[in-house]
Amino acid sequence: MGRSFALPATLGSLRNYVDGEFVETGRTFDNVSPIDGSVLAKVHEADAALVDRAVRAARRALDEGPWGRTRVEQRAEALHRVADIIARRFDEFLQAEVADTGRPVEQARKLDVYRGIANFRSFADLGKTAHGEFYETHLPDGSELINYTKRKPLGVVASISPWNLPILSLTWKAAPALICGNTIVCKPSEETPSSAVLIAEAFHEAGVPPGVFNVVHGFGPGSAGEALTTHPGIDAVTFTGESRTGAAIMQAVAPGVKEVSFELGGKNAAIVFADCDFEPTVEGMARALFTNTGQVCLCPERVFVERSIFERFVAALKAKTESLKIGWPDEPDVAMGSLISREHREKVLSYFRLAVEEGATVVTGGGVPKFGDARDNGAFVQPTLWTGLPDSARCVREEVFGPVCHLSPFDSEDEVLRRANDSDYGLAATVWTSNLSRAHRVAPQLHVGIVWVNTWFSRDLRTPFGGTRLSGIGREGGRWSLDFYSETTNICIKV
Ligand code: NAD
Ligand code: 6OD
Repeated sequence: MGRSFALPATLGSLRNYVDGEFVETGRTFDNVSPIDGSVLAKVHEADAALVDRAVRAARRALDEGPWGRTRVEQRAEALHRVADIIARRFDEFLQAEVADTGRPVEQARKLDVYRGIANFRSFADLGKTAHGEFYETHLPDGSELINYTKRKPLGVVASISPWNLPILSLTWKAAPALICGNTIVCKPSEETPSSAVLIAEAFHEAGVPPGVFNVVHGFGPGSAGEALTTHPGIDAVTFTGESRTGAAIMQAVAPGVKEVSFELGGKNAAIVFADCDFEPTVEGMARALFTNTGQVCLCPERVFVERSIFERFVAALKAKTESLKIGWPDEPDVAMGSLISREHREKVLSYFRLAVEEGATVVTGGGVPKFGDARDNGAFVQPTLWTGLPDSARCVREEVFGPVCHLSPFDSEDEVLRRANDSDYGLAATVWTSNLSRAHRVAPQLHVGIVWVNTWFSRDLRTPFGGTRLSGIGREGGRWSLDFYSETTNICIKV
């Protein structure tokens, strides 16, 4: 891969995929490289009429087309074919994801493209194990009822995904929706539209019938996102993104009382106990803080360190942070790429300024790296550590979504639990300790959807994923996804 980080040449301008056809529109917007600010491609924005066409095609494929009559085994075969195509075209997916996001090639290889394939394969296999429930009930008059539940598709699912993990997020929604027999209209983020087109190509090549899988490009309000979420023909919305966007989508679907599954923002706590395995904890925390330039909803931004090791830990994390190589996606040992855009960098830099106004000590970072080449037109920032802020500071309460955290000392388990739980969000937490009893005691008391102990991010795809409070509604993953993407009918028979 050269230093231009272009999209695969075969992609051309980025088209919508509706009813089995790649569709251009009269209106385009630029897909801009976060690495050097160059225009990667023109994207064909879907208007309300094209979104309507996509939703109608999805409905037809369900009600009249073959998809509504498929057995789960056939759907699983189709998803495995899509996964096979992604695996065969791995390098194109990798190139597109790196060009759109600016992230290190090795991170995109292990995280995004691998998880795209894994999402299709694991839900294809899991779907075949989905089953209903059965109950025998004896009534006082001696008669008997048998009850059994039957799973059916929800219908037409609208998927709205963010820019931070484009392939992972889209496939995390499409795979379970489709294995449950639904059809889907996906709107990828306007910042990262390329991999969705490649996924559409994979569906096309896999011979999945027209209308089953659709992609529409555009923005949120006044564009394809709003047109899709307000469309009366959809049955449910699965959304990942900012909490306030989730609130807007809730309002959009309220008149039709549509089902929603929301994976939203976070302000995740990490708790480092003095009894942790010190060096691996520093390594693990650096990975948790700076993977994908801190743009993972699960990255910690509030780090609580037991007072007896606070100074030593901050010094070690500072040294580790300053050793991280920021740069081109394909540089050997590169640890951090750019942020997603100049606009997002402005938001992150505004928090860098606010932290200083709020009285933070900037332990390291807080600025923009200078390269002296095309990357100076990109969206890079320095990984940043703050100390010295009260828990009430905005920088300790609001999600920044960049490579930055605030570290503060604590004295007791009770205190740190109270402070970690004092958040409007509740997505994830990490606990670092070598005391097994403490791990089991502390983890369940954290008011979040996911707790990692002595690790971060890696998990089993069969486990539930989601957050509490402003971090989301519902859980996806494993059977939780199958539950969300299915409608269940109970059938009660008097014997
Ligand atoms: P965003 O909310 O700005 O955009 C997400 C998607 O929603 C985009 O496709 C966008 O076009 C669309 N959108 C925006 N407004 C809309 C509207 N009114 N109607 C319909 N669609 C609309 O989020 P983002 O900036 O792309 O992503 C970053 C955010 O996502 C962060 O807050 C991060 O924490 C969150 N996130 C959460 C998870 C999770 O699993 N909890 C995962 C990834 C990202
Ligand atoms: O790991 C996952 O399944 C998942 N949905 C991760 C989301 C990360 C958010 O940035």
